[in-house]
Amino acid sequence: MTDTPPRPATEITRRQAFGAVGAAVAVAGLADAATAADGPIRAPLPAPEGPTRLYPHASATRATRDLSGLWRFKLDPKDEGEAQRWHEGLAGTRAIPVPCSWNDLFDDARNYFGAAWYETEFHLDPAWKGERVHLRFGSAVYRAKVWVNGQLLGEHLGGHLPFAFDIGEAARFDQPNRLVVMVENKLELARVPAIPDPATSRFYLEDFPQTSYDFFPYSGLHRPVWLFTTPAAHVHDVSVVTTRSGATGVAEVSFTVAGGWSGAATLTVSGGPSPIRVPVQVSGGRGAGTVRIPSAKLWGPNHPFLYTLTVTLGDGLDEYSFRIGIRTIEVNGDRLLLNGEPVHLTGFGKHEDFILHGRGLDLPVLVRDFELLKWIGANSFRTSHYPYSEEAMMLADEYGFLVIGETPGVSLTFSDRADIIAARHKQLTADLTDLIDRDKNHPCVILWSIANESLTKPFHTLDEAPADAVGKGTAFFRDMFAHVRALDRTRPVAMVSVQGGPAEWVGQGDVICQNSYDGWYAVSGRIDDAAVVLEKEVQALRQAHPGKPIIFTEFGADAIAGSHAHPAEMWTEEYQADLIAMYLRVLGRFPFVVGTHPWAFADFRTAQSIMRISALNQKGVFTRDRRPKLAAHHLRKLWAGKEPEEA
Ligand code: GCB
Repeated sequence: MTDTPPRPATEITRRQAFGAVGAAVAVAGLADAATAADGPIRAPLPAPEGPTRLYPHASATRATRDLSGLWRFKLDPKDEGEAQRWHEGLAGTRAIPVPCSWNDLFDDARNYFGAAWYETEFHLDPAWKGERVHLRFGSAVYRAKVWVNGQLLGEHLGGHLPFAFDIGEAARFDQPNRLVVMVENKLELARVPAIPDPATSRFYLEDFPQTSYDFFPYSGLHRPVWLFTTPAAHVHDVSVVTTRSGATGVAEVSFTVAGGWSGAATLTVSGGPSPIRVPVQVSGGRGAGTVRIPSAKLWGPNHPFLYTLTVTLGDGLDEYSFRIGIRTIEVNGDRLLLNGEPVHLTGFGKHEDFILHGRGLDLPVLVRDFELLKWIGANSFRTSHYPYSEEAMMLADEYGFLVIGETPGVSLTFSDRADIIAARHKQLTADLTDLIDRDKNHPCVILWSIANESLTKPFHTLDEAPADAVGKGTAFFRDMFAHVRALDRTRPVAMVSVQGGPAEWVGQGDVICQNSYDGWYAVSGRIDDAAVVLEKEVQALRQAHPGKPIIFTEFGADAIAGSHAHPAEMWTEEYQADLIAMYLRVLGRFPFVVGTHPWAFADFRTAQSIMRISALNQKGVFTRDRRPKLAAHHLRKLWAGKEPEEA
């Protein structure tokens, strides 16, 4: 179902990109033989259409204004807002912070997922006359519809990824402008992530709200809303692929310019001893060039060195800058190589989740989390189970974290109706396109994760999976893997499977990612026995996927902070610490296990159920307010070699 994009004018092949690392390892293991044929390692940028989706960095030619703050808010449980023309002005509102989830703020909105309306005003700066003015949303969960002064700008479906509009004639310079946004997060079958279908399954366990995934479906405008300007001819998109040639860092840059612009442009890389400038010719809105950085400083967890890349049109007609890192990532046999050296991932699956804010961007929490990751000796994390904020990705570049970038494709099931599977196929394809489009230039992203824990049938059902469920999933994921590889072969791609997931699905990945709960959901309460089971699980995985690296992307136990027992018992801090230590001990014996991510970094909000005390998943090694449990100190000793009293 995926079309291979046309070849770019200036094509970089996989061999060229990885050649710097050494011909012998150039393409080994990056994908299976069928997909390893030469082809573009990064799809050519699409022709500029609609507003630029680049992050709104201010520059000499671009102004930005963050519209974060207190907006007006109103629930619309009867879905009558549009018919009653609420987009022309809201009445009877209450204040709401943007960005923030609405669920933990208002008693009547806790389990409300229907339509809700937001309103604010903005003034246009007279200095912006003659410029293009864009309006950009970092994330609206799940569907948003946007009006300025009563005029519809457009809609967006799917949370966690940005979208923008050119506000064109809708906004005025001589009056305040009214911005109205409708957001709804209806838990629907055809969405991604999905909910379980009661029509096709009988459930023996109920969650409220009924989700098929283990995190609360927080709703609202979760990330900043920006106004920003560009000149009419402006840099619309940029793609950077970095490699090495001896000690020289190589940045292959291609970019598009709105409006089919042609002319002279300059690529500048600064941050080294002196700026390096490369003139390029833009023709019909496309430009490309190679910047060579002698004695380049590489990017990596212990030395996250970043350069700044600036694309300048003409003598300063437009200027767009962002930070890049010179690094290579590849799969070589059953190893993961960063800058040509084997790397072992230590870290966690996380969530964007915090008290009161829900999933709303919270910069202090972001910085604190990254400080704690450093403190504990982690070098990586997975954006489980959806794309995290752009701010998180920029900060991960700075801190040097290796990121597994995941889509919202959680708990996709293949016992569902064909039309439902087709709708999810469409949405996940769009999510992958937008995720790669958004994060393609971040050195921190080293692996794409297409999905987490796809299943033949939902959890907690009494029914058998239909006979064709595995086959349907195999075809679905074949399309997804092909789609990612057509867009970006500079990074390996995987999907995360759960104990016993079909090998035909996960085996399509370059890396095998496995979630495993021996000692918790299975072999409960018996860590020694769980160790034996785990060892067999690793051997079975190895047999099913010979020669591929394996990452254990989840394992762990709920621990109620302050609950203790000796000998250790389930739900205590001791049990969690011992279980995680056992996993690290057993997995440490297998060199092809190239990553160990205990689940989870911190406790997080879930639906209410008999499985989740206080509606929290308490597998965090930190509490929800980021206090360390015993396991955090143990991990720090193992990963950072530090005792609790050491700074
Ligand atoms: C999993 C899921 C994760 C859950 C976790 C658990 O396998 O990927 O979303 O939170 O198990 O704690 O049950």
